[in-house]
Amino acid sequence: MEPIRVLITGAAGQIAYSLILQVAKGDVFGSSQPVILHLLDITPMMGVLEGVVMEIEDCALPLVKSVVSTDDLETAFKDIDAAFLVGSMPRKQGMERKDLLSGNVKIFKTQGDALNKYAKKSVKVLIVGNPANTNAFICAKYAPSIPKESITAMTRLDHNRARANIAKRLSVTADKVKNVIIWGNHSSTQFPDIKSAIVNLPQGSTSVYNAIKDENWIKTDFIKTIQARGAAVINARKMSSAMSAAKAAADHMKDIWCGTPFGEYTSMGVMSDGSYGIPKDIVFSFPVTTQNKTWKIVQNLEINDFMRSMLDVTTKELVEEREEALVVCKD
Ligand code: NAX
Repeated sequence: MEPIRVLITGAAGQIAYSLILQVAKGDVFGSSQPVILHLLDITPMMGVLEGVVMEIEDCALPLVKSVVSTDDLETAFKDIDAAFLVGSMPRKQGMERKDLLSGNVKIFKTQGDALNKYAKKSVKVLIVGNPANTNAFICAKYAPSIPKESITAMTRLDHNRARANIAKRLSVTADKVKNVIIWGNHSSTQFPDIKSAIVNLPQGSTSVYNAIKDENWIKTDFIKTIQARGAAVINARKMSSAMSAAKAAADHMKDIWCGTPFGEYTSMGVMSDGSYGIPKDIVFSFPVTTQNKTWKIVQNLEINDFMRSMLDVTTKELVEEREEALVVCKD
């Protein structure tokens, strides 16, 4: 089988450290798909990246045909088939969300341009670096030759967190819980929704709502816990989620590449087409199914007043982020 070229940016960082192995072992693109790894980081990190490359070699993995490690955009983006855009500035103490946005969207403007110039037109791109939804919007804007559907943002970590939280409450493993949804932004305004979720209990399948029987918990504690889970991990670990973020990135790209299982949907930040009354031209997390390397928004789910109010909050934040990002990128 011909090898595919897979780019991981922020390759010397902590998410990449877990993600590279999953890609290199065949967990994402298939157990018989050889890969050429393209690893990009900034110039001061080239020494660290050299160490990562040594470790990849020492894993002695049969699917890794070669490794390209670089701080040069053209080399990194040349002829790539898939990209995990992870690298960005982490939020530092005292930094406002706005400062983070203005620093990071510029990275995604530059990388959108590099995608446009150097990547294969069939490339599939996952944006992980924050603010992920708005970075994806900017990346797509500056990569006009790549179909907008091919650039998606990661809310899979939030999705997996919601799934795992419900599974723990119902004393089952996470695979028994299906069709949770993350709507909106990968931020504390996201709306984790279990209205359509199903759980497979030993006595049979039922809706998560029926199994939990506590609407108040679902509407308050559950939502708050998922919205604040990233902060809880930082408090405990003194570093942001990395192992779980890498697993989520691998899950997301695997679903793009191989399709979602029949009857199941997942959550992805995708360019809104106006579904569910969400304005077009923001990258919004929707329930999606995937097939043939593309996604489709799950339609006709019922949205009640409570859900609408949750959607409105996260939509407002994304529209504001988009406007700020467009101003920053004009400079
Ligand atoms: P690290 O700080 O460990 O690594 C980031 C790496 O990116 C560093 O090696 C840095 O040198 C590199 N980098 C910076 N600018 C770059 C550029 N222009 N080109 C290439 N590389 C560049 O952060 P890590 O924990 O790996 O997190 C990476 C990003 O993921 C952050 O923006 C973080 O906020 C975001 N996350 C997104 C999540 C999501 O669900 N969408 C969850 C996890 C994570 O918080």
